[in-house]
Amino acid sequence: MSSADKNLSVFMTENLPDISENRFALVVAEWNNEVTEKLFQGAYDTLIRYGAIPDNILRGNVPGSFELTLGAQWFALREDVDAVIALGVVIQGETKHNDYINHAVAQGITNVSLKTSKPVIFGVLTPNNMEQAVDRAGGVHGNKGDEAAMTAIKMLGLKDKISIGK
Ligand code: DLZ
Repeated sequence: MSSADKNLSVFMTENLPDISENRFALVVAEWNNEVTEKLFQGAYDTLIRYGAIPDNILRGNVPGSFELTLGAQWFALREDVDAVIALGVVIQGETKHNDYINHAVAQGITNVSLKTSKPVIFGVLTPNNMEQAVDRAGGVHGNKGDEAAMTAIKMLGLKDKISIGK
């Protein structure tokens, strides 16, 4: 299966950590909100399905994906937040803007993650068109939001295992 055909909602779920005491922050871009709402729902539902408590899931909206980095940093700097999930959709081909936005967000999120030593997850779809976005937001290819939430859970499990920050 090529990565383009991967179902984003299918993953290995052995040995997941107990996340009932973890607090998550979901940062959601309002651009292409009909799709980012589906990413949010996927991420939220996955966190709940694997043990997160609703009160421990925070949400913050930002205007567009470019602002995800700062939104993520504000949450990541909070001591009571364990992991941040950044959700956005940048359609390639519509404008050259996408090159700048995608690179800036990918780099920015990496920086926030390393600076705060917390999982900050890149839940940004970068499809060629809206159809591909919909296919990956609860469509035939699953939901990038599910994948992003599972990635956060697994990174918290790894952090726990190697006792970082204890
Ligand atoms: C300006 C812009 C464009 C052209 N396209 C998108 C997009 O496809 N997805 C997205 O999330 N945001 C887009 N934006 C908005 C930028 O992310 C940003 O909000 C503005 O440039 C203001 O900084």
